[in-house]
Amino acid sequence: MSNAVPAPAHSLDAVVIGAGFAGLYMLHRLRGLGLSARVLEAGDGVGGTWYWNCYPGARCDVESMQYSYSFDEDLQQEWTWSERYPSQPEILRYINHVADRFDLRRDIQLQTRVQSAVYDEARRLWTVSTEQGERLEARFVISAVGCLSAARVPQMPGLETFSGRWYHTGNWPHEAVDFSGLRVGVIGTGSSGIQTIPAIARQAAQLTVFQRSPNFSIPAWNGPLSAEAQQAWKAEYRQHREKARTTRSGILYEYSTRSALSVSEDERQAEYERRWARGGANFTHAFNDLFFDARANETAAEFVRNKIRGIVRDPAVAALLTPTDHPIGTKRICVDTDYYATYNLPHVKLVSLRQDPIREIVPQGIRTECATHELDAIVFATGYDAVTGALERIDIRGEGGRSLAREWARGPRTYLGLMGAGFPNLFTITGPISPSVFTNVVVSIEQHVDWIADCLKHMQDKGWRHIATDEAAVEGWMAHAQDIASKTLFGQANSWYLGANVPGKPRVLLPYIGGLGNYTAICDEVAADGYRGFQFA
Ligand code: NA7
Repeated sequence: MSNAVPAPAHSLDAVVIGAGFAGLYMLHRLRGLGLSARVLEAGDGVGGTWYWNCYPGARCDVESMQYSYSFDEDLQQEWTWSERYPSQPEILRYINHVADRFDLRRDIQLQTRVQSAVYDEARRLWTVSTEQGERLEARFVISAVGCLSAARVPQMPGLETFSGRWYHTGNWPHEAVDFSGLRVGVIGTGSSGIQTIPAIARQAAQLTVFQRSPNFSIPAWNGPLSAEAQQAWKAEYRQHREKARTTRSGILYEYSTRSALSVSEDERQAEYERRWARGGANFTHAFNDLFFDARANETAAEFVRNKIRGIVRDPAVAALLTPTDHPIGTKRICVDTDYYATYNLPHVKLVSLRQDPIREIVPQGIRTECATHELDAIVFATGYDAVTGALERIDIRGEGGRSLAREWARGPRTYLGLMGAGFPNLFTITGPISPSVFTNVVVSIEQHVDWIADCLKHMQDKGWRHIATDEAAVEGWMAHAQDIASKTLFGQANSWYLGANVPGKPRVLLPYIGGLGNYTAICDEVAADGYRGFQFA
């Protein structure tokens, strides 16, 4: 930001960008290798996504016993979770506990937003500059910026004229927000909207939901986690974790091996009922072809549509809430508490933007084509520039001054989601075209961090200081990823997985859909084969 003469650079082995789950564990592993490292974090506290997303009702859709680090046996045995699905405050307490327990804070610099990272080929060093005017030099830059951290407020004319307060779920204020007695509008019905709508409805005098596309949601049936259940899980924690790592999503769901079309209608309905009663995203694994076969998928989609019709009393509202424009699961499946039933409350109103689009924000609220909706507060639950957004907001310059954002203008290109060609010594944890958001992200983070740390150890042992990948390796990986993606139904939804929620973003399936277990095997094989596709110096 400053035009003044830059301060002399600090020199480190590694700079890690972001102090969420990924950044904290990466720091821990770097220290274990005896490397000097600093984590730069834009927020006032650690936690990353779980620091920013403190909106009412925020909760993880992966169960508590699985959504946590596995790298330390004492940590996983000693920490206790209170509910089946962890709430945002509880996850944030856990992350803070980890930061203290492993003495991580002394190498974490908060309130520091990275502005640029520039590679000097001659010196084989990265210079990282921050918005606060600091410069750091490091051999390695490791991105731990997160996949869902670049919040998006859509362009809506007149927002600056609004006389009330407005919020984005992904950038929520840390001081208490009280909606009691207020008329609140929520825009967006993805996971965040579906979580916050029932919570806001409990407080607000009046709630108006502005829905562009209806979404499929499965009940969480959240509740207290008993000491016995927790103890039973902990008794076999190690085995559970090992097994989870071999699965498609890093989560111990019941993965069916049967086609939905191979069983009778009665059997299919019974299986969907059983999964619905159990709750959560386990539902989409009821049969093994739901993501691959449109006819199979339709049986699951129709089951959920019927549930919506059964819960929502007003048939007109139920029809608006019923998704028909994408196969179930090809947009991130939502997991809710009382979402559809919230529309039975007399003070909750649904506006379908497909029928009545937003024209502008006016001082008194939101003006749609047909009406002016008077509001005291607006909540944007409008999502993120997912997977690539946070990285592209940093001015990253690799070999020959090439810009990462420009290189990725037609879609990100990486080898294993770990590195791009022309950007040596820059690792991306849960980077584009790695399993990331298709998985329990903590499991994916640990896999990436461990792989990177092992690679750095290998380099230490060999006395190498430079690692790069090349266009051939990237091309091979991209072709493989696209080949698998083309065999699924994911291309049929306008989802953030494909960048479809950001105007102008290229349509590329951003996470790798080949499954975490397979992906891990490929990464291990690459390492065992002398880090095939990487070059060292
Ligand atoms: P999502 O899943 O991207 O949902 C965003 C919602 O906002 C979705 O319903 C969008 O409708 C809607 N949206 C986005 N832009 C607009 C505009 N311009 N006008 C009206 N409505 C809009 O984000 P979330 O934060 O809910 O969830 C992200 C992930 O975080 C989630 O999947 C979990 O993994 C955690 P659309 O469907 O695009 O028509």
